[in-house]
Amino acid sequence: MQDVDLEALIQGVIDRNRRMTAKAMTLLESRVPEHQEMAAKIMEKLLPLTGNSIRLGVTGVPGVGKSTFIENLGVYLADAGHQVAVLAVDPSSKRSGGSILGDKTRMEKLSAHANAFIRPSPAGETLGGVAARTREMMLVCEAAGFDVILVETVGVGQSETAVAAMVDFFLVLMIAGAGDELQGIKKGVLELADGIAINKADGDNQDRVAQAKKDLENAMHLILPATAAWQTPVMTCSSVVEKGTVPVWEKVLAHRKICKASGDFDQRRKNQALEWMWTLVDEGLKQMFKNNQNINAQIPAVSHQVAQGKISPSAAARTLLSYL
Ligand SMILES: Nc1nc2c(ncn2[C@@H]2O[C@H](COP(=O)(O)OP(=O)(O)O)[C@@H](O)[C@H]2O)c(=O)[nH]1
Ligand SMILES: [Mg+2]
Repeated sequence: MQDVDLEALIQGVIDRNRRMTAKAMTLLESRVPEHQEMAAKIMEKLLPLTGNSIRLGVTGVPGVGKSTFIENLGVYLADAGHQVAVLAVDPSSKRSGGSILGDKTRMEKLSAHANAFIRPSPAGETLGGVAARTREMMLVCEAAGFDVILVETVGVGQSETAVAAMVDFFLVLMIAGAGDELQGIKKGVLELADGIAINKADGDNQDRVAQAKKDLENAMHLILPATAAWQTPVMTCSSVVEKGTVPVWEKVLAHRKICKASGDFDQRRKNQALEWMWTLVDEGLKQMFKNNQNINAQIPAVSHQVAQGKISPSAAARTLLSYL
């Protein structure tokens, strides 16, 4: 990364050069200040070329079949001539170890496909950091001509909210027979869902899937839909049957059509951009606070006073913030 020719790199992305695209992403993930500066320049140049993809987020508890779903759908779309990029949001990822995309074997066919590109979750960051990087990677992919972006996320913690805030369609995968407690999926996640699909609807699993579908449909009546023009459907799919995920894709396209007509699509993208801006402002403020020498010098004394009950936590916070 020593002598990066920025213009060449930007042109490389635009020319859909995979190596250059990966290199641009590596710059985006770097914590070296000069790299971050370069990354910002790249993003600025690429921004006018972004926005033209179908952004699909996939969540669900581990083992529900997210990676297999993405492989199945991704291969179908790539075979049909789409350029498919797969990204992941997994704050626990160590890149080498047990990340959700760590074992690429799960997406063997897709990763070998000429029309597909798979990028694991950026490693060693907070969720906020991972989400910000992934969002930028998504934009780089769009500038590089990818017209379908599939984002896999772990169905635990706050990752779903972060992914729902960057996609056009948020899909929650579930499996039948895992109990009424909705498999640890919080009600809040169902509120974010644009679609729910019960996966593994194959073999002798069909009856249980039909029952689960009924149960979920009842549960969904109690949940306010994310978009007024769209009632969140409960679907079934199989990721091990060829084209078994295509009915879900058709719903994604139907949702897109309806939301574009109603104006919800544009509104959602605008809201997401603003939300992202404020997330970055929040994080920037935290960083400024952490890096501020005056504040750092005060922290031990102020902490001591709070611990001793000499000053109130709120007065202490005000004092520290006043140094910003
Ligand atoms: N029968 C069946 N098995 C599936 C299906 N989708 C995934 N699996 C299996 O379920 C396991 C977990 O799948 P994986 O995609 O890694 O789940 P993830 O943790 O949600 O990404 C694997 O053994 C898959 O082969 C499906 O549609 N039908
Ligand atoms: Mg997975």
